[in-house]
Amino acid sequence: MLGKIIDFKINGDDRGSLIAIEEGYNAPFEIKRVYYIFDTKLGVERGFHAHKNLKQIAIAVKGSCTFVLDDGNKKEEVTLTNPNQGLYIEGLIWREMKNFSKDCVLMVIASEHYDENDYIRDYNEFLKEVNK
Ligand code: T46
Repeated sequence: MLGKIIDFKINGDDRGSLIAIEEGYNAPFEIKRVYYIFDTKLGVERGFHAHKNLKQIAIAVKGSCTFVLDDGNKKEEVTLTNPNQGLYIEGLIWREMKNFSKDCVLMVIASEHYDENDYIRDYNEFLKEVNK
């Protein structure tokens, strides 16, 4: 698999559910940033880039969306539908996101601060990096 699914433990009781994500416990990297994507318009596709160094865990905390992951040789699709599952992506992986439900809130936990220089936004450049 190009991405790894992490199953988070739900701390549930008669009031509802709570999930905790902790560095070194269920997040396999130092957490430096959290961002979330919401109100994605119908039919919009996002992503279309790879990262040089970044490690991330993506969680559809509400609603659903699909990741297309591509290592330059093969592609796989992972649909996130459950707030207790995270998609862990590391290494040189081209990613696209699609099929956002209207209510989707996609939370992403990242190993580095935001750095535009870490992005590869050109697919041919990505293939060159893969084949280096
Ligand atoms: C990724 C996928 C899953 C910031 O200012 N700080 C940030 O931390 C991020 C992530 C973005 N931005 C700015 C940069 C752009 O002007 O927010 C705008 C939208 O970012 P972008 O077009 O890169 O968003 P997506 O949805 O295509 O990709 C994002 C992440 O950037 C990326 O790392 O893996 O979600």
